Parts: sequence; C-alpha cells; structure tokens
Amino acid sequence: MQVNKIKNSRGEDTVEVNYNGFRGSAPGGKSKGIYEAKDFLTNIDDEISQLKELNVPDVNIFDDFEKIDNITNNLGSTARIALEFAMFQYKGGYKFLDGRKLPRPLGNVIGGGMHKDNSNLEFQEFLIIPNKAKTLKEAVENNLKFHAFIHDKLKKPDKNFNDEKTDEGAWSPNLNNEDVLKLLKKYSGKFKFKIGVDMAASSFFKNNLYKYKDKELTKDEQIDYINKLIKKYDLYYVEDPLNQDDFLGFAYINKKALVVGDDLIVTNIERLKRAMHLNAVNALIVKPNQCGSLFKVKEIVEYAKKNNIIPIISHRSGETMDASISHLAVGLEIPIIKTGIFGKEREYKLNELIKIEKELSLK
Ligand code: 2PG
Ligand code: MG
Repeated sequence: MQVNKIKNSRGEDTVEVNYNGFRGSAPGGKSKGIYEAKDFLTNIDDEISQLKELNVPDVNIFDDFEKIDNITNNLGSTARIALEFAMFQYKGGYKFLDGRKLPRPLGNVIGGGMHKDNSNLEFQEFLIIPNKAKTLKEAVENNLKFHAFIHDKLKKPDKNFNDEKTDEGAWSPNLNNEDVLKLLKKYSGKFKFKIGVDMAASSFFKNNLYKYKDKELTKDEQIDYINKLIKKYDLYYVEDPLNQDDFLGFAYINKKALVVGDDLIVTNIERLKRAMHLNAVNALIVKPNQCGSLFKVKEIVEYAKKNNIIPIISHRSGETMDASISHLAVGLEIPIIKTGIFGKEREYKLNELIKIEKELSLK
C-alpha cells in the first residue's frame, strides 16, 4: 500500500492512501469539538510508517468494524479515514451501498470565526440551501451564482472589502452578523434559497459568556438572541448555537429551524442519544474524521434517520481532493451535504455529485 504525506487546502499536512490503485485522503478541522476523536495518536510520520506496514484484510468497512479496528487501533482518525476512504473508493463508492438518492447542497457564502484571522464576524458560516431547484446540478449552480452575485453586493456596505475569503472559500467582509443576515434575507426570494448559520458558538464562549464584539451574553440571553434571529431572519438551519457541552440549552432553541449539533455530538452515537433524550437537536452534522470510522458513520446515520433526526454529511475547513463524502451522501441517502461552494476541493465534491446524478438518470 502506498501512503503519502500531502497538504490540505489550508496547507496543513495530512495523509493520502493508495489502496489497490484507489486514493483516499483525510481532511482536517480548525474549529474542532473537544470531544472529537484525535487526529493523530502519535504523529503524522509515525502513523504513515505504521500504515505502510499494515496488512489490510479485504473486509467490508461498513460491517466489519472489529477487523478494521484491530489493525488500526494505534492510529488517529486522519490515518484511519484516509485508509477507509481509499478502501471505499476501491469497493466502488456509492455503488457499494444500497442508497441512490442525491442530497441537497448546503453552501457556505459568507463567514468568519475561526475560519478567518481577525474576522469581525463571530458566526463562522452563513449558509444557503436552494429550496426550489429541481436537480442537484441546478442547486449547485444556484449556489455558485449567488456566491458571485453577493460578492459584488458586499462592496457597498463594506467599502474596504478586498475579496477576502475564509478557509472554506466564503467571502469574509468587515460587517457584523446581523448585517450579513439582512443581506441574505434580502436576496433569498430572488435566488430561491433558505438561510442557515453555523454559529460554532464554542469558539466565542469564554468564562461562561458568549463574547461578541459589542456585547457579552449569558447562556439564557444567548438562547433568547438565537431564537430572535431564527424568527427575524426566518432561519432554516442553526448549527452549534450554544457551547459544545450545553445539551440542556439546545433544548430551548426553537425547533421550527433545523437545530444542528456538530461540536455537540461529534458524530458520536452516545452523544446523539443524550441529545435526543433531551430534545436538544433535530439534526446532526456527520463528519467521518470526527469518529474515524465508516462503520460508525453508517451506524449513526441509520440511527438518526430511524429516529427522525436529519443527518447532514459535512466537509472540514481543511479539505483534500477526495469525494468520499459525496458518495456517502448518495449511498446512505443522507438528505443534505454541507461542502462549501467555492474552491477546487469543494467543487470537486459537488462535481462528483453532478456526475452521479447523471449516471443515475441514465439508468
Ligand atoms: C464546522 C466545520 C466545517 P471545521 O464547524 O462545521 O464547516 O469547520 O472543519 O473547522 O471544524
Ligand atoms: Mg460546525
């Protein structure tokens, strides 16, 4: 097996595996949840050496957790996911799974937080999801069109806007959270999309307060504020509105919106069960490298769907040219994929979905 050290879109080192001629590589997060699986148990060079020595049995990665776990349990989630993505591609990608439905693309148009140094925006991602597109291709094109359109509109409220972008290819203007929401709401009808926000609130939660440039909110005030934003801007999607430990607080967020746990759940089925028990969420982010196992990805997706919780498969802010999450979306029939709009690593995943849509329509 060939194993290489490559760079992700943020220029950080990551692992690429070539398994029987099929490549898989792992992304890396920046605003990571503290309960995620560790990227590396030792370090990248050591884990690449270990991968090179592995004798990988020809197993079904979605069923044989123990067999794959036995040979990878000294590895962190980066090495494990690079290997499993390569094995998944070798098996045929989505064709190896039973599902055949295309997801809807949720795209990041404007952002800040930990994805942009010195950003004025506390909220990490302002997202759009087309609500009228008839095909995946049309939805992807719609997102890209709006990404270009809003770029020109940003010059007016932010005179110094200099085409700055976040790690995920979203525009990063010098505006505040509500300025951005107002802009999105203004054009949501014309471009036929619904609005989402990944607040990534753990990143600005310090000493029990949510710290904004112009205010500090207690937990209760933050809940009221988020509920006010949901109503005022008709938010369809709200990810991590509260700190990653606050299961109870999530229960008070208005479930008229999709209330999505990312850092709260970290693709961990026990944390999902706890969240469900408290009615904390009605949707969750699924990131393969948060748990380091495609067996666990399938397990949590199926469990969520059975319990009417919407799974959303997601990229990371440091991405690679790997489209396994696109294949997982189709093969596991995950209804939404969050994978940005702009930049070659994001577009690669979207183009793969367009290819699959074409393949399926020919059948
Ligand atoms: C998130 C992700 C991806 P990161 O918070 O949802 O958008 O960011 O990969 O930095 O954790
Ligand atoms: Mg998130």
